[in-house]
Amino acid sequence: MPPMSTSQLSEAKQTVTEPMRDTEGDRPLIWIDGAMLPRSQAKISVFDHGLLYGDGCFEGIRAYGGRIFKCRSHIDRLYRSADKIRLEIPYSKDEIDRVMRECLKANDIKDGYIRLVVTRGVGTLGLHPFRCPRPGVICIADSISLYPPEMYETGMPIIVAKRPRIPVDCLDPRIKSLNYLNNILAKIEAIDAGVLEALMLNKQGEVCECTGDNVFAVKNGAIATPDSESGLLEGITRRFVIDLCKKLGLPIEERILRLEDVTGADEVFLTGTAAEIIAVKSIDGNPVGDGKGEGPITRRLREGFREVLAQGAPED
Ligand code: PXG
Repeated sequence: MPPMSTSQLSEAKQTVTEPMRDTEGDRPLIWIDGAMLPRSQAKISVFDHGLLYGDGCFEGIRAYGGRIFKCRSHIDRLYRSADKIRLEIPYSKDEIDRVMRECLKANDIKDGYIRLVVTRGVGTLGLHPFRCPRPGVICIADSISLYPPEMYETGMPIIVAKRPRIPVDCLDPRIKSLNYLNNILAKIEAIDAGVLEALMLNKQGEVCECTGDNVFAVKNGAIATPDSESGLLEGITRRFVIDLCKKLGLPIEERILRLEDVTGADEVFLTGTAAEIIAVKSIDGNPVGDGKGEGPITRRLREGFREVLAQGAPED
């Protein structure tokens, strides 16, 4: 018999030394294309175009008290993203809804995070997206780590990224695609500067959003957020907060924001599935407003958000 290669050897060793996996602790259970698999067995092909090219789309969703926050809006956005990249999800919206609830139940999660991923599927080494016969669908339910809790009181420092947000006519940021490198490179700028978020401008120098959060600015009691045309992901939390402002009688406008509108604001806050609503303390080291932490309007909105959740998270 010829000698074993290194990889054969390590494979053989593993087979001999590794005991049968106890799937009890092998959590979370992850749903992949119809199968509920223990974490260590939840694997996808190296030929999946989601991996090879970032060809696919996703959603990040929260569950509160066993209810899925804005479930329908997230599912609708997933299908819109898929549609914009000519990807047909091989399940109905109702089926995707059921899969998410199944994942929460299987993992006994009432408050947590759901990641829905749709990839172009397994194909060949070549860009051609239509040589992938069937899209892959993954659903992960797990816990989520937010920004440090104290930051909700003190506000979080952010920077302005030097890298602009990718232009709408190159890759529409409204598509929540699996290709996040534009955002990740801006996030690296933030991390290098010792902070956790970066404000991204479009090629015209207008404010778009942060790497994983939308942005709002408050001046003399008036709230504004960049309009969709600026080139941003239309956040589900952003829309929820706009509606909440209206419900609370707070003036809110979607419009073009210049960087000065944000740096000169009384309050700035970010919204996102993971972040919920969080105040910004400083931008490039310069304090926002009095720099003393969360301002009154941000606080009112955060309380309003909590009140809505306490009544049962809306699933529309
Ligand atoms: N802009 C971008 C670029 C995002 O990725 C938001 C805005 C806020 O959108 P929602 O719909 O969540 O209000 C996002 C969302 C993560 C993570 O793992 C990021 C997001 C959502 C969930 C988790 O960092 N970003």
